[in-house]
Amino acid sequence: MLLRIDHVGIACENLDEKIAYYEATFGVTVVSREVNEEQGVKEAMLHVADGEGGGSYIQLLEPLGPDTPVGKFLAKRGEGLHHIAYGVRDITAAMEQIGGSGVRLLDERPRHGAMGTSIAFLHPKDVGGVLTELVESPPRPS
Ligand code: CMX
Ligand code: CO
Repeated sequence: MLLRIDHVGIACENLDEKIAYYEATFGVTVVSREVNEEQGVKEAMLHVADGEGGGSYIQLLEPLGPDTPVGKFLAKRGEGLHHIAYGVRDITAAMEQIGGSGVRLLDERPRHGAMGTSIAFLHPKDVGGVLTELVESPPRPS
């Protein structure tokens, strides 16, 4: 069901500073910057590699406010790894299969993610303490 690791989400206090750090340290490049009001984040995707069904990325996340998922996470745990996201071919089918196994879905239906993706989250308490995201990438232009 899982095609690849789509991205790792990293919570930070200052997006511009963290982008500069990742570019200087790892030689990766920003391929998208977006504000996602629904998710309460200002974010950047930095390209790492290409894989089956899409690329893999580092997603840097700065909260839009304290009462957002990333804002609450920073207050409680500080900067660091926030979630892992797996690429899937068909997000609705994956949500049905995983939800059917008893894992709580945090989204009833797919939502909008970076770069035109569809995303959905699984409750960290049902995934061994790991906030987990499913990502379906849009079809590549042929
Ligand atoms: N990883 C692992 N555990 C986490 C977590 C995370 N990122 N965030 C919260 N938790 C844990 C908390 O530590 C807490 O555990 P304890 O009860 O043992 O202390 C429990 O989950 C509940 O946490 P909370 O602080 O009370 O926070 P909420 O329940 O309000 O929200 C969550 C937690 C996961 C339901 C919420 O953050 C959520 O819905 N996340 C999905 C959306 C999201 O994260 N969007 C931002 C990224 C967008 C993107 O990737 O594009
Ligand atoms: Co993400």
